[in-house]
Amino acid sequence: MTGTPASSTRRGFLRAGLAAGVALPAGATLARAQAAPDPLITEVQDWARYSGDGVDETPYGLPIRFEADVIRRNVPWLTADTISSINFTPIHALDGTITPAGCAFERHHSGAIELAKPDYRLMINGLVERPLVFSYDDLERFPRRQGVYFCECAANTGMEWAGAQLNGSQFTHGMIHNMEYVGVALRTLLAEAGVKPEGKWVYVEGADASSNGRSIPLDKAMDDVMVAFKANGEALRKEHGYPARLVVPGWEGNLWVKWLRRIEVTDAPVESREETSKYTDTLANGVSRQWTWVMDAKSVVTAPSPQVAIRHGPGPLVITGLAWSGRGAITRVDVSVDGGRNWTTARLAQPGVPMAVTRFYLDHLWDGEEMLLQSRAVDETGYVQPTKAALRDIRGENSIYHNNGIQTWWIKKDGTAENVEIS
Ligand SMILES: Nc1nc2c(c(=O)[nH]1)N[C@H]1C(S)=C(S)[C@@H](COP(=O)(O)O)O[C@H]1N2
Ligand SMILES: [Mo]
Repeated sequence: MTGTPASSTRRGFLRAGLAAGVALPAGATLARAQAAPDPLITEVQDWARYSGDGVDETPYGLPIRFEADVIRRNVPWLTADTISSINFTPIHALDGTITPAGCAFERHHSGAIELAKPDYRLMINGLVERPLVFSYDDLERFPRRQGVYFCECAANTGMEWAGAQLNGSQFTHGMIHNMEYVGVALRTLLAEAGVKPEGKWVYVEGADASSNGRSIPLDKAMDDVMVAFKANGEALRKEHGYPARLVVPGWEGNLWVKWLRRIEVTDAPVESREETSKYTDTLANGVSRQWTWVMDAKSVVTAPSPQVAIRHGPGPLVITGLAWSGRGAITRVDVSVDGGRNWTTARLAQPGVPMAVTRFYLDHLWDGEEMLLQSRAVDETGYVQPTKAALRDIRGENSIYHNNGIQTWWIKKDGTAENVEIS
């Protein structure tokens, strides 16, 4: 399934906006008595006349068909094929913080492989006292850990470096998912193998053809990294690394190796493809930053936004979005409706969780006028999400990765929205 061209969706939204029609005076109550009888209230409907489906009809459920457009989408021009490719989480259509696995973005370098638990092996070798191989069942016998974390591809928002490009938060910010993981702390497995004093790094790789090998400093590996086998309560989906993947809290998605097959303890980084020619950030002077693992604080308004037009007139409007930081918890999100001149602190749905996504709401009284809608995240280190201009001053425009600049949506009087930049 691919993205709908922005122009056709905009026309659709316009029609819906006209049909909704009635403009509410600011502060007016949303529910109101109707003059004409409403058959949906006065007539007995089929769903009240006949029984529904039996409990044997849906052993494992999918969303109801009316929600069929809440799906991952890709950007056809972005990648040459669908095997070494990426799709995007429909963050514009979700609420709360947990990403349903069925629509959580996927990034593969050589496709999603099918690896059965009996065929699974995890090797720890290199600078260890006892090289070991774990079966899947072995993993389940170690003490478990649980945690909610976001996984963001370093290339998220990468297409926006040169200017506003994609119409929808799904496409500009959808290379992220946020799930509850259960697994074993990597330090538990490393302790079983016994890291030698010379061991300073781990090189982690997957069982797929790409192997996606990455070097991780031992300090991080011994801190909060997990070998996870469950996400959102159930086994990992095939596309997310079944039966086991690495969870590297706060660090770029590329390190979250899927179908994890080997952990080599080394005394130095391997300097693999994924940490030299890729996942480095070329600055204006041509020098590239390397080892930029942490995902800096970032936020985006998910609604209203280009895929989510306002479908009512002036009055109460819920502005909502997501904020996250790889350096800890989100402590504040500010929202501007005038392109960053004035800011109002939004309400966090729950206190920020370290290295997890935070939902924010701003209960706004919309005057029906145009808005330049922005959000700005602050994390517990005091770091403030930068403007795109501030980011470009330091990083230039040669980068693909780590674009955490403030996003602007131009909301028009008819409620439709467009991705814009203000200079
Ligand atoms: N084995 C393996 N692990 C991998 C990849 C891969 O292609 N192969 N892609 C990486 C990249 S670039 C990202 S952003 C994340 C994406 O995780 P997801 O597919 O669960 O969204 O997985 C990482 N782990
Ligand atoms: Mo990635």
